Amino acid sequence: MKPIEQRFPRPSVMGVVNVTPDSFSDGGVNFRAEDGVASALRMRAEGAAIVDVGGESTRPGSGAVSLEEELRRVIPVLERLAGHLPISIDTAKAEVARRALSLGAELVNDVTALRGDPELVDVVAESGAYLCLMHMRGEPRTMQANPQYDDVASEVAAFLEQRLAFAVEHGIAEERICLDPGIGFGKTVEHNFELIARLDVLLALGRPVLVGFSRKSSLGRLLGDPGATTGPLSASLAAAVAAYERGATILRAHDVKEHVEALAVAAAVTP
Ligand code: 7PJ
Repeated sequence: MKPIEQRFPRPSVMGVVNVTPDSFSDGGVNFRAEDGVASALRMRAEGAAIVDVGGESTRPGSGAVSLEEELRRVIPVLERLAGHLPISIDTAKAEVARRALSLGAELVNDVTALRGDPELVDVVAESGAYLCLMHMRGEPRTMQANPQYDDVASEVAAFLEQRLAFAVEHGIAEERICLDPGIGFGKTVEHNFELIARLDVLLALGRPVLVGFSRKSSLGRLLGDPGATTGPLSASLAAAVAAYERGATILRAHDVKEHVEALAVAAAVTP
């Protein structure tokens, strides 16, 4: 087993395939299994290091999806992709992760950082999969209601340090884990940009950092639309490059080709 930063060297792009009717950015586009499969294969051809497949929308205000429905959404896609490209499973449910890992997924992306399903930590530990631990304040249904921090960077880092310790105590090798500030998950526009500006606080934990700023509403709001629910590609690319230059390793993005191209330039001018 390679350490995660060798398997996914800086910068690596993680493509996003939401097999959901309602995700904020690509809701419905990949809801049919064949569309999800085609998107994932296209992203791989465009240079994604890994593709993140998820069946539960975590956009602000969204509710939970049953286990049966989540399996019904993602398993047909994973079955068809098995062996064709590196897969990440975006889930908080142990059973979904178990099935995805048995179909060859190599990374578990859990936006609850192992707080959602008490069995998930053992599934990851026993499988030897890579793991992304993400910071979220609150839960998707309510997280954007007036989030407050005294010092967002150190509070997010303290949370992730604690979740990292929890994962390691339960048998997941530290070298398999990356950390994610959770852009948009219980944060204001200012919080989200401060987290990138001060990414060094997160990097000080010694783990590779994953950042997902692609299309998020804070980008549209920064550009002057207070009611924006998404952000444009141009702003997504700038955010990804900025995060990379501040030390991020994996950039999670919907527009894979453009992110791969922008990051290739950013990497070429890195001293
Ligand atoms: C993130 C995520 C993120 C990680 C979503 C979307 C919105 N997982 N899942 N990090 N955002 N690890 O599909 O872009 O920022 S849901």
